[in-house]
Amino acid sequence: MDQQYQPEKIETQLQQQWEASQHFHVTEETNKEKFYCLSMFPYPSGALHMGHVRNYTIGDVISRYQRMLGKNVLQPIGWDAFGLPAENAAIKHHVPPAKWTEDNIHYMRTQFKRLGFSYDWTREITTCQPAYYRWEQWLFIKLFEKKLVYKKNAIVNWDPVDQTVLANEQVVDGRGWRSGAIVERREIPQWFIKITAYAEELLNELDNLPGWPEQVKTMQRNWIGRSEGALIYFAIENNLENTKEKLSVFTTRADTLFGVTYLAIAPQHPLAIKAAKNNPEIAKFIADCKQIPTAEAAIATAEKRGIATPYFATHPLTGEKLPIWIANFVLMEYGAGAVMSVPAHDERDHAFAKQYHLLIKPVIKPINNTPWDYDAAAFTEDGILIQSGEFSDNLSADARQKIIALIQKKKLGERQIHYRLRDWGVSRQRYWGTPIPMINCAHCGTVPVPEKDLPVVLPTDVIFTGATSPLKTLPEFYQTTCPACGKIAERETDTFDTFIESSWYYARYACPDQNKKMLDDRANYWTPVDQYIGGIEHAVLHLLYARFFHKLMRDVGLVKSNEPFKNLLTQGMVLKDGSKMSKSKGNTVDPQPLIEKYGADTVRLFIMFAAPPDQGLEWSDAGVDGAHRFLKKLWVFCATPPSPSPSLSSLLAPDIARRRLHEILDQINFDYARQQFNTVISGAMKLFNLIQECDKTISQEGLSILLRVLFPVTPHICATLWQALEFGQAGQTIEIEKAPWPVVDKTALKTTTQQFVVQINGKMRGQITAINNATEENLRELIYAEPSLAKFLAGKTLRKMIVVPNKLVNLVLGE
Ligand code: ANZ
Ligand code: ZN
Repeated sequence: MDQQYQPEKIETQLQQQWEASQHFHVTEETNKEKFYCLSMFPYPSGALHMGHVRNYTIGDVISRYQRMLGKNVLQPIGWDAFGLPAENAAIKHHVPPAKWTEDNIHYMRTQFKRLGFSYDWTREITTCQPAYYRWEQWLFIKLFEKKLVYKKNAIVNWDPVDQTVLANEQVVDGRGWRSGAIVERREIPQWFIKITAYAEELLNELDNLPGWPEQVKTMQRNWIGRSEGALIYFAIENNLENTKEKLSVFTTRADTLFGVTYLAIAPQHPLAIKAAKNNPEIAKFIADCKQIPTAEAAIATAEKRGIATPYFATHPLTGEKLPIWIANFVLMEYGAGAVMSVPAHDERDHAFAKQYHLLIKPVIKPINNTPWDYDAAAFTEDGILIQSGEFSDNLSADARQKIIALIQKKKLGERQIHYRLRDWGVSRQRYWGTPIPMINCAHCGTVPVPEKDLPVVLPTDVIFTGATSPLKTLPEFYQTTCPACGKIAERETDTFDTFIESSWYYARYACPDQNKKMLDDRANYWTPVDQYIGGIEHAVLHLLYARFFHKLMRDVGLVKSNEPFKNLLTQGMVLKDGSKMSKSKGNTVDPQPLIEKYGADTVRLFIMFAAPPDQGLEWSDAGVDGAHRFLKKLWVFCATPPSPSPSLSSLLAPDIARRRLHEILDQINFDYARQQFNTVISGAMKLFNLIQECDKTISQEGLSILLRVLFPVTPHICATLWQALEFGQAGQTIEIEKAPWPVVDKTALKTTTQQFVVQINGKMRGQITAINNATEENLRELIYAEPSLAKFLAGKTLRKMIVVPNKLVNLVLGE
């Protein structure tokens, strides 16, 4: 055994062995409990950053720990390989996206291997390969047949100079990132998947995910945004055309119905468009509204603007005549695209009413009679109804039910539940993605590509001349014949949102070699994922889409479970000087030179020790150095034969040493179970200190425990030391991974004696052993009876005695 700790040497040696024997390959063993551990797969951006290192180290620690508990552990890895950066690199460096992606994967794979992650490399998935994406094309067609996908017009960012659609990230301050041209909004036909059909299940099933952080579940609940309310119909008076029309509005506050003083409709509402027909002022207003972004957040902060239409509506209960306005804050996509405005009880309506001098009529008063000036501000809480006919004096909550019931009875509206969640628009006008498997025929309309013709392969040998997707200019790609009528037709040249690839990869890892179907029964063995690990930034989109896809796959008969991820750990960010590491801030730390200098174990140890996994981790060079020193000391301790026994009185009494050993182990096991790995490591450090203070037998027991509990974090050094010290021998050495996880010896915890360090006037002079709960009297007797202490006590008077329970007695002596 080398006297020096040489991480590079021991780590690469082990890694080569793992590689050669496909050490972490697993199959579906039925006699063992399975454990599927997955860290969110990376986008192959070029090289690993610290956030990656943290994410994947956490996953590896959990995997190795679960393996040692005797479970059949699957830990796979792959590449989320489609996406915009590859296109940007292609334009900048004149290298095809496929080549750029491949090179990055190659480098990052080497980095993963050098970090010693225990992946089953036989299952590696790369989403830009036809063998993978063909199955999402297949599923998309199944969903088309089930009427769960549809095409409709939607707005995109259009760059008039580059003549191309831009992704949101490519619009900088309202201008195209390359051309600098002012971006326009254009409507083009796009594909949508009906996630709204699953809104209710996606919401309700959150209650069955106790292993998810509350915060993530709350974010998803808000995103889905269930609102209980009613659709209320208002008759439109149109004396000009003498037609009877109705205008529906969605409200969650039916209790405020008597306070409606005007109606507001979205600029895209059919009635608004009708009003614009022979009114240039209204037409101009609607056109101006197109300038502001559609994002909800932008609308919320934009100035409230509106214009009156020539139409009026009739109040369904009072018969009052109400003006109809067009307002820029009403969203066409939500509810009915129209609102009954109650300025006394809604802030936006109030601001709007003040601005355009519309009536404000209070109909709810505060329960506790707090004075309130309705002209100055809206009162938006529930309260008691006033000026509301037969409903006056009711509480808001009761009035809502009663008013909806009446409206429903009179057929003037209906109870309704609305979701904020919109259908998922999956068309991207980009090249580097999965081709949408549809064909547009002038005679038959949209026709799906027949199953036998899948996959629709993305050509990879392309040159980017500008920003336009090469698919749109490659006749070899888009020219085809219609599968229905055989005439010349054109393929869809849009590609899928890359969130589709990441919505089902976790299931494909179970059967990556299956080329007859999307998933086979192995997916039912491995899924749901027992532990999923990733960043909080994926709390909503990725995690919601993956939950949705799992249900879609369930409903076409591919999986049996309802949810994809049983437990979720959202790891905290890696910070430097208190802020997130990022290229734009120039405060990143590259893991590669650290791995080269200190070895993988040091980097893994530091990153797991510096903070609990779900919290922010402050980068510290000194911390890395400290982690390295600890491993070096551990190595040297194991490599050096123990020096002839140190003065016996400095050693811990054996039963006490064992009790401490097992107390620490108890805590470590507890911390492993609750995934608090930083305190697992401080426990291991305590063990190491203890080992150096006890006799050979207990020190050996301690070391064998220490190596095993530290193994998931720093596998290379622990495996090597374990082997060198020939632990686990019963005729033959067993590998550390196969050694049983250390269990706490309950009898050791019951030791009846305690050990105390004895200080005299602040100086350590020896030790005594006392029974549990010894009194001060007992301790004093023991100290005065201890021969090795006699010389320090002789002729002095005891002034004071300070006892630190279970640890220390300090005697203050005087002349
Ligand atoms: C009358 C009312 C009175 C409202 C009141 C609120 C307070 P959530 O909870 O998010 O579902 N609304 C309805 N459709 C809208 C649209 N397309 N664009 C903008 N706002 C819309 O919000 C429901 C409330 O948002 C509805 O209840 C409606 O205003 C408004 F004191 O109706 B309320
Ligand atoms: Zn046709």
